[in-house]
Amino acid sequence: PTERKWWHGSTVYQVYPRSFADSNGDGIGDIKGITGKLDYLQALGIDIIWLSPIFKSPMDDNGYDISDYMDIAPEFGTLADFDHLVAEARSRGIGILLDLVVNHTSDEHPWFIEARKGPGNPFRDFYIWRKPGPDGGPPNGMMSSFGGSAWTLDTESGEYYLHLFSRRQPDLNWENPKVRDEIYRMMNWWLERGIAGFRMDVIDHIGKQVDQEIIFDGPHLHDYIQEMNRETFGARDVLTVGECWSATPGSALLYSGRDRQELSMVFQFEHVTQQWDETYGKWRSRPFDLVKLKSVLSKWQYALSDDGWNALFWGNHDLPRAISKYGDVKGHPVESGKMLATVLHLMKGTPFVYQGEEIGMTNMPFTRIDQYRDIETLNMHRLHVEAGRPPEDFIKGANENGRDNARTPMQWSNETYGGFSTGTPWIEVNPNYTTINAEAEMADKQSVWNHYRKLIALRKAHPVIVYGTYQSWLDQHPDVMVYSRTLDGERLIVIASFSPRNIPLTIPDELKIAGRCLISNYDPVEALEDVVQLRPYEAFAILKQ
Ligand code: TEU
Ligand code: CA
Repeated sequence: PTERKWWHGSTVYQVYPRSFADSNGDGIGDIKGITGKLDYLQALGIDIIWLSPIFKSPMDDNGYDISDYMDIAPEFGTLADFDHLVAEARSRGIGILLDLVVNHTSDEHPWFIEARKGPGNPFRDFYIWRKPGPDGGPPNGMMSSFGGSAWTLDTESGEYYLHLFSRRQPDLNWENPKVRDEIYRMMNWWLERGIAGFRMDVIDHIGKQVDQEIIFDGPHLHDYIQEMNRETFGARDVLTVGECWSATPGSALLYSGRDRQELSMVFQFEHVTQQWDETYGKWRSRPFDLVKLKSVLSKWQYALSDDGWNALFWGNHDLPRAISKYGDVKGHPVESGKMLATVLHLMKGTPFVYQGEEIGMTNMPFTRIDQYRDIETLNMHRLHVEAGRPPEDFIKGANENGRDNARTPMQWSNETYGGFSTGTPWIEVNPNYTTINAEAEMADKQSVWNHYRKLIALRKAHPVIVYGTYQSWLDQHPDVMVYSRTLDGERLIVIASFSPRNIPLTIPDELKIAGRCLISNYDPVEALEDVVQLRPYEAFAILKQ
């Protein structure tokens, strides 16, 4: 893009506050715990921290169900703790993104408590109510992401209210200008406190049409985002990233095009959902297919090559751990962890590191449903059992793709509970904390952590990584990903094996270069001749200037 933005060369680190660092021994991570780890994050080299929600909440969905947008959940701390975190982060050159969850509130939000009082209440149409359907049941067949109908009957009024997530997360009615005004007022209140921007939860859902049908990406969606831009962050040089499970390359340009006055970038999830089962979704994964993964990643690189901007990620608090999903936990955890980091961080876009990804954390092998905490997992398990399906099938699916895989406590050291807390954590710590922990990773020059640190620094040192034109090569190769980045005569070539076997890779003529090896997870490769013998999960980048 012609216009350069400060966040083009930045790396964002996502903190899930409940599981990051506990400063007071109650087993729950908190804001003071995060402040205590700013030196660690500064050493990693990240520029921005995205905090998953820290606001008052009954914690039905661990904070994605907000009951007061302008106060901090007591278990996480106070507004003063937050202001201190912002100041301490800023003194280290780090900005704070807040998680804006405005598609819905908690059912304990005062707006919903008022709305529930009846159709005459001034807050009634802050939410989406419908009369029962012809059979007296839900108005239509919409289903919640967390299982079951997206409608719950309010017995007081005999009407149903919409909730695309849990029944304790009633959807806000964005067609109501009073709702929009309240949200913009709240956003400006936080911007005034010096935050660096927002991650926007399911922002593609706020345009749902409230007429007879409820649809996503409704006709007003971009009107609302452009209005939000004008009324709040537009005049500030902050970072906004929208979570858009429904995004396509076309719509991503609508959200993030330079002349759109909407958002900086969006999270799209095609590389995630392309592996889900048609019927059972994430609860039954298809076998890993690198050709498919490469085609999706390249499609997005090409789609936003000249306008718009990619948010690059393998993981977040809703997704399984990257090494477990795309790498090789059993045989080559370190090599595959470094390989995945290399592939992601040298593409075009802003990389997001999910807490623990940088130290090679892996999925948590729970064996019983009572070890799980996530409402999505627990709801889906209940439906699975009610449908008479074998419980062990569900646990297998939850082990592979359940959201709690990403929510076990951050592993800081080999002390009890991985140094996360001096009290019993709200969810079990992965027993591999004894070997996989930040202390050990920082001390080991060849660690996954040091590989992330190098990649983050490379992005700052080489404009070709930030702005170079992306081109994929050998698209049909089943085991190896190859791409190049080109800028002002410089060419960077990235080669990554996704295989546990040794792979002899024939190099296309156009890629036979000699140059400087910027990074490798084995010993450096300085030149590409006819055939390169790739070791398991070998990944490296050569720069020809
Ligand atoms: O996630 C939106 C969302 O659609 C995912 O929950 C997705 O449906 C699920 O993970 C697929 O299995 C956002 C937040 O990231 C998530 O943590 C919240 O639970 C959800 O919105 C509701 O706020
Ligand atoms: Ca705590």
